[in-house]
Amino acid sequence: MALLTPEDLENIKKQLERADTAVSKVTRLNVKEVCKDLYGTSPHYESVGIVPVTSGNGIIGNFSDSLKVITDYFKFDSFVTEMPDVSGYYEAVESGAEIILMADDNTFLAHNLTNGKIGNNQPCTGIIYADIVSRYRNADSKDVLVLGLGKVGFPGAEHLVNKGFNVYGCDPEKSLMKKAIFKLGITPFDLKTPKKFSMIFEATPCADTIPENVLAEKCLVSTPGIPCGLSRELQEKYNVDLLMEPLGIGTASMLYSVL
Ligand code: NAI
Ligand code: PYL
Ligand code: MG
Repeated sequence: MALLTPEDLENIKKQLERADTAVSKVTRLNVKEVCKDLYGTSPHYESVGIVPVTSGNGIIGNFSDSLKVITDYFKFDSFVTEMPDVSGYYEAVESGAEIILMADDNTFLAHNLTNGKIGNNQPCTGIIYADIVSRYRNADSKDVLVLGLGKVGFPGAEHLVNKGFNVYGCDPEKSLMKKAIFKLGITPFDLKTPKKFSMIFEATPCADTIPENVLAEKCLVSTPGIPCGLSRELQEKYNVDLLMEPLGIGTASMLYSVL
């Protein structure tokens, strides 16, 4: 998995507020309302224990503190444990946490200890960014382009197929393309094809993945991918509504999924 850096998470509250405003503009619902509609749940100040994890590449500066800001924003009652790892887990449970949030280099999870539900950040992120696409109020058709069919992109593409959208997908990884074609029935798309989309969901770890020929004027690009797949130049030239935020929206989706 592409790992966040402390710089990605600078001013997370501002980034989240801006993203929430962008979601409201493109869907007429804010992130809380999208999550409520997706999962049929709402938080009631559940206690969330955020446990720093040192394994692999170790602690990411700003990560746990950003989760504290994000959980506060969505009206959970959260705290970061003083100890990391197993000791931190023990501390969180002993301190009354109902939900545990923790991440190593491969998995970022939310585990609700009161009902046993567990959520994984990658599918939950894919699903909410795709769901926001599916609600785009300026959409000109049911055609959606999905770039990247990995651990975030595939569940997002599946969500769009399940909601009745015509999903066009591309990923240089042949096995992932095959899986998406045979399991989801998506249409394989060559990025050189001169077809314009009013909705694009991008989930790659690469920059500038979105070529000019697929961009319709005033389209929506919804991307959790870091760095951004859309250049600033193309965003301005095509007046694109861009939704991109490094951690908060996917975390909200994951938390609502375990309530
Ligand atoms: P992954 O490695 O499982 O999948 C990425 C896929 O993108 C790969 O299959 C790769 O072949 C494909 N790809 C690369 N270049 C491409 C191109 N030019 N066109 C089409 N496909 C291309 O990674 P994962 O876990 O799905 O994560 C995707 C991105 O989302 C990463 O940048 C990750 O850091 C980010 N992410 C962001 C979150 C958020 O809350 N904003 C949460 C979780 C992940
Ligand atoms: C959760 C994200 C979204 C994008 N990439 C994923 C990532 O960076 N994962 C690693 C998270 C590691 C956290 C570290 C800590 O500070 O506790 N173990
Ligand atoms: Mg990207």
